[in-house]
Amino acid sequence: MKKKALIFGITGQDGYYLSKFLLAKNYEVHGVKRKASTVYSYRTDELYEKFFLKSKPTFFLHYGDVTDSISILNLIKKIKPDEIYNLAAQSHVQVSFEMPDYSSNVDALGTLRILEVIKNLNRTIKFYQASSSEMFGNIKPPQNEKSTFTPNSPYSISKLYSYWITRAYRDAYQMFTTNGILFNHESPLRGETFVTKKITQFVAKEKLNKNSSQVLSLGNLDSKRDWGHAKDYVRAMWLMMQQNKPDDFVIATGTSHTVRKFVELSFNFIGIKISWKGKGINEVGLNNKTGKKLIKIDKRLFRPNEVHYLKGDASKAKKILKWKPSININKLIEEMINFDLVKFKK
Ligand code: NAP
Ligand code: G4F
Repeated sequence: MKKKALIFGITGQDGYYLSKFLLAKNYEVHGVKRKASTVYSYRTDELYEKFFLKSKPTFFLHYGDVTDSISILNLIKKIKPDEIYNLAAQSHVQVSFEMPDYSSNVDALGTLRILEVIKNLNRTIKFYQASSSEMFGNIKPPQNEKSTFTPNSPYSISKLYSYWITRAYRDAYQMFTTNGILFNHESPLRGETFVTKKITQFVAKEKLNKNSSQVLSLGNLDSKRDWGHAKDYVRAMWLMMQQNKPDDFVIATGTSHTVRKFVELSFNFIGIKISWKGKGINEVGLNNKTGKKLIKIDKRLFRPNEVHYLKGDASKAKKILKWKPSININKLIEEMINFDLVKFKK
């Protein structure tokens, strides 16, 4: 019998990589997508064509929404999954300041709604919650499972609610519920408004001379992130769900870089060295050779609260899950830029 997985948030970056991973492990994968007036399914198209449009399909998409308890109930009742992965979220930290009510509804209460259905329908279904390193806020790095949480955005506060409600249902109802506390992970399929993707797309266009006189606007260049690759991180999600007992795990590379460094490494990849001039919002990044202005600062891209320094300690995952990352930041940047080059050449 094939195992069945149900993924909320299948149309996102991690939804794609997790589906691909589970399909390769011979799972039947069901995913929940939201109804939108515009069809924008570039991440799932490949999987749909390969695994749905065949004689014995193993990949299925269903309409639903984590703000809608009835759709959650109907789907879980119909599909009868062995494992549920909750990746659904309004996942952009800055947007959560602009839409705090909506972000909390999805990122906090969405989790509760799924857990309630599992509790009432079938407590043997395993549940994975996509928790976030943002929950650590500005606590001193390296952050691990024992670090204090000091969330400082509507996004991270909602994620902390989900973290605790996931633990509470584990303890109260003996359910298999697990939190993956994942540090930033990127890929060629990263959403276009996250900083890494903004940078790699701009660099690819610069290489192809498609930027004309455009300059890349960024916010805080000095915050530090522990960037890994989504492909490595979805493997960790699955490993957590295969343990004998549920637990919570930090997943990270253990190395951290500033946004500024990510910019420099990305331009290095196409043979451009960046020299920085000026201070604060007047700072600019220039092509060291030609003097062309490539980066400027836009104060609208600064957040009301920033998380300054994230660097994870994933020793527990290494020990118990036997997990370690396989892709470093240089390989990640190379893969992202090469993908963007192919896309923009078309
Ligand atoms: P993403 O690309 O933004 O994907 C989010 C997914 O959630 C999309 O499929 C989105 O659907 C879906 N979604 C949003 N609102 C929904 C709703 N009301 N009902 C059902 N689905 C909804 O995020 P990601 O990078 O793949 O991350 C996956 C999860 O891990 C998220 O929960 C994120 O907060 C968390 N996380 C991410 C990172 C990271 O660095 N990537 C680190 C730690 C934790 P649409 O396509 O329709 O918008
Ligand atoms: O790429 P970001 O938007 O990612 P952020 O805020 O770290 O959140 C991501 O990782 C979390 C895990 O820690 C996830 F939970 C969350 O869902 C998401 O996937 O910003 C990274 C850093 C921030 O310090 C931000 O202030 O880059 C800085 N930044 C500078 N300029 C920018 C920009 N961020 C964005 N998005 N856009 C800019 O122009």
